[in-house]
Amino acid sequence: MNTIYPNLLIRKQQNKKSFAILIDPDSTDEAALTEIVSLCNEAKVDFILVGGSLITNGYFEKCIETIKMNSSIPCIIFPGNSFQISKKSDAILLLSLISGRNPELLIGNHVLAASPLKRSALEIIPTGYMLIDGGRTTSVSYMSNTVPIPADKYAIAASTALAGEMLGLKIIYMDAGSGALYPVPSKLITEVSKQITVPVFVGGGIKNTTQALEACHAGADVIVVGNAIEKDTSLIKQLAQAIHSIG
Ligand code: 1GP
Repeated sequence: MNTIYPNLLIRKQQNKKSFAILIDPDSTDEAALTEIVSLCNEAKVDFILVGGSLITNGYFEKCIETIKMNSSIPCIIFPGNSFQISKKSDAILLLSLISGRNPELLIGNHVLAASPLKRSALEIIPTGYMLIDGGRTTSVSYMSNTVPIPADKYAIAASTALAGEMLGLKIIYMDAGSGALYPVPSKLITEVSKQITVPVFVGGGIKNTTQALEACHAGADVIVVGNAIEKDTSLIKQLAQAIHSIG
């Protein structure tokens, strides 16, 4: 039964904001992950995303297993490539990199992944993925061989998101890239969210509650944080409280 996306829509209707943490299997281990998951349970984090631009340590599958064993928070794959599929997760964001012009990431990898995805019981959430310039070259822009949308090109970003929604994508995810110097600017979030009706995810370079709240007030429905919580796990509770206080 697919429940994650319908719940997201209900939360959006109620103007409730959600907090997702991103686990990169390449930068964690069993002990650190177990601690993070327990903090997520306590803080009532809404989603745990799992994925990375490049996974070299073979920890992807086991990472999802550990999350599922220790938590009932929905676990969603945020795949860096078509190898990152696991039946053990609850859902997957089927990303189409609509800010770029790399056909493999618009449709090619999806063709490769389609049959394994159909055989899995994963909830599949078609997602328009938009890279926004965050002040430095990030792994995702390098690995995807695409240029991010400049952070002050509001009309390009808004039209890209609108086209994504018109094509039937169910989420628009704006990402400044992991470890971005600057998160996606509020004005760009506002200009994009004014144009579309689907839930808006925003991530990349969010380091504190002020930035998270700014993104929420600008129109983000789900805030994604990875790097900052790896560095300081006490942020999990702070961010969850701040984000859940809205709405
Ligand atoms: C990256 O949006 C995510 O794809 C999270 O970025 O690691 O910078 O929080 P950070």
